[in-house]
Amino acid sequence: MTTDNQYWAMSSHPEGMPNKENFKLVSEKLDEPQFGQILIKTLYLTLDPYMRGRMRPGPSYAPGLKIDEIMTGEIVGIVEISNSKKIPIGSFVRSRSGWTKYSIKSDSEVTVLENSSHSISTSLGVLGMPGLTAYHGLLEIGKPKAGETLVVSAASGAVGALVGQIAKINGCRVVGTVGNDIKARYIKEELGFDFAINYKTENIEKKIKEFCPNGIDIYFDNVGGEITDIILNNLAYKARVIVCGQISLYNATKQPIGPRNLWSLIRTQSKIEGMLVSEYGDKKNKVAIDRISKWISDGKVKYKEDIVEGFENAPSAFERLFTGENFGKLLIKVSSV
Ligand code: NAP
Ligand code: FER
Repeated sequence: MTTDNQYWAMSSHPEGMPNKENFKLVSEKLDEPQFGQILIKTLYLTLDPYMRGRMRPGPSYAPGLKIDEIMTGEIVGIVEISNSKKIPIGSFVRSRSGWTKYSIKSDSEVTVLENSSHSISTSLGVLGMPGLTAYHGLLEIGKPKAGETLVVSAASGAVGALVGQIAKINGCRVVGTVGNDIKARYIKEELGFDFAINYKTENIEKKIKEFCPNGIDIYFDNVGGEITDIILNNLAYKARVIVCGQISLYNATKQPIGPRNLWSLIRTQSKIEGMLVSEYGDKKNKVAIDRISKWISDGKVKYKEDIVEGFENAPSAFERLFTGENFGKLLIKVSSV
């Protein structure tokens, strides 16, 4: 028996903002899974900013996509056919299958999702890669202490929202930058941040000086660009800057020269460090997921998912990450169980 499948491939390298023309929907037939393999039906596909980097030719920390190659991405799905002794039909799994409706994987390549009180989609967000990024980036590099001031950019997003909440749990004063007033209200009223700055409508420098009169002890950078320039000029003594993402530059057609304001690092004797979520290993990741999961159960951490229905909408939904139209962890709902 074969299975009719569809997947999204990259048909051309984007110039600037990615658009539908850079993707193509491919139909294929999948054979039966072989010994030790499973057939997975995708339930949710996650869309993440790093995928834009994979669409760029040239060197990076991971190989770029070739033309006509399936788009990179993680999914959660249900096992429809199993030829594995380890993973029975009906199991929920997370897999690096790409933007696809169905996939065949070896049982050793996927993570079986244990019964959890949280929905399976969280294993792509707050209990998955973005959650681990926030947890390790903040706790291992930022090392927050009670009473310190933290600023996080893209603060209502999958990573930023958790960074701010973990900082609050650690007793920090927390400021988030966001791109609209609804997100600003959300991080203050729902997530308990102390202050929000709408970087599109407010004077960022003025607000930073108002909210952080003693300077910024920790900056968790998700965006780069002008916001980061301003924040670097307002660091406190011995500040820590975690360079997690630079989304404002991901569609730039020319890479910028800079940063030019590193003098502030000398003046304040601060540290700036880039991070990659993949560097922390299974042991630390398990501790992190158990702790975040408990914080959610205890009502100390909230999360938001932005779920777009329909596999056909993946390319247009992807653009939302770069316009700020997503609000929370961006996911595509591909199928129901
Ligand atoms: P997200 O915050 O849920 O979504 C992206 C958000 O970025 C948008 O909603 C938008 O929010 C903001 N944004 C887009 N263009 C912008 C611009 N030009 N200037 C300022 N903000 C802009 O995404 P996420 O998954 O949590 O990822 C956040 C960052 O973390 C990304 O830079 C990503 O690459 C990085 N990341 C890094 C690692 C790592 O290992 N280093 C792992 C995961 C994620 P607004 O409406 O607020 O502008
Ligand atoms: C990874 C390392 C980094 C990964 C994602 C990232 C999915 C994200 C980086 C970014 O968004 O900049 O192994 O796996």
